[in-house]
Amino acid sequence: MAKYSKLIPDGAVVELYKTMYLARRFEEKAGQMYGMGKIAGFCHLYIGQEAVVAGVYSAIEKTDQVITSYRDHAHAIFAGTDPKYIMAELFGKETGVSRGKGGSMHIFDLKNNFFGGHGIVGAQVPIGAGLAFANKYKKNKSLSVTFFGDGALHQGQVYETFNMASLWKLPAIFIVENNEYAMGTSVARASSIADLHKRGDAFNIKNAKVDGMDVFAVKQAMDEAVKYVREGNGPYFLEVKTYRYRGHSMSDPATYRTKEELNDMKDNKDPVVNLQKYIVNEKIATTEQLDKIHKDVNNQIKDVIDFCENSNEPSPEELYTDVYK
Ligand SMILES: Cc1ncc(C[n+]2csc(CCOP(=O)(O)OP(=O)(O)O)c2C)c(N)n1
Ligand SMILES: [Mg+2]
Repeated sequence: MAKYSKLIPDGAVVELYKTMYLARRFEEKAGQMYGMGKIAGFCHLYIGQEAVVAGVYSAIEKTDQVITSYRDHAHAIFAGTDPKYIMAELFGKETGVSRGKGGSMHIFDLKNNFFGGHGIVGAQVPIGAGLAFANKYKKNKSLSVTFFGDGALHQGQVYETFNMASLWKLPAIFIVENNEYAMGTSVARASSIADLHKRGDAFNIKNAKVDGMDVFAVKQAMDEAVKYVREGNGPYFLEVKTYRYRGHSMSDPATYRTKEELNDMKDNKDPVVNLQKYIVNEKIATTEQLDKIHKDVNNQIKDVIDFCENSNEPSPEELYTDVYK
């Protein structure tokens, strides 16, 4: 980790850690609330993958747009959405970001340039290119970052998008979060190639691969991608190797992987624990200072749940609003 350390100033590293810890605690609480029946429907947790969004957000500007799949809570937290409005959406309350009508897969926050939250596998990819096209058309300096999974990579619309994005030199960064599995199907069983980023070669899209369990490595890879795209060279495709700890969704017995595989990741590669160790070892902050952060975040999570419990469900009339007909 240390070799990349100076890429992020010490103060910002602590802030980054705080947000990663917040995302982790938020999702652990969401899982618990799901088990208690407070949250219904789909819910996909991002636990284990936090260094990916953390590294990406540390390399882009507030004016850049981000779009992702249904595994979207941490992305919204890093975008700057108040966690209480995200959790309220999971609870199906009218105070949620999508007024309680979208649920976990449809977190959306235009104010913070977060464009969702999409349930159809791969569907966000052409939309991400559309965001990039708008930036180019308006001649602003913004770029779009589109996240998708290793399973989504094999969707036809991804390649239609890659072709147009490359042809039109769109200011777009495509990120495949390779967490090894698409539901219960491993990459080895689903992909004709092991290095997913190489698919970019077919479209003349510059591409690279990075360790997504190390926030500094992601930051460094993203700095390169951002520079390349902002200079007007066209899109960039980054493969980020990561791992999800929880099941695909909330009812996944996870029989497709061994306990040893999962525990090896948790014990040796955990992005939150490793950043905590790094901060203490490098004397960026003390254990006491980090404990204070943990306490503050845990209190914030309690407030988030109180807010959700005290919010109302949408009124029945809301069934007829925000609907295309
Ligand atoms: C077009 C489409 N096909 C199938 C599904 C069902 N489905 C939901 S998630 C998923 C797996 C996607 O895996 P991946 O892209 O690796 O993302 P991850 O869940 O690992 O984040 C599938 C097949 C869907 N939602 N949309
Ligand atoms: Mg996957």
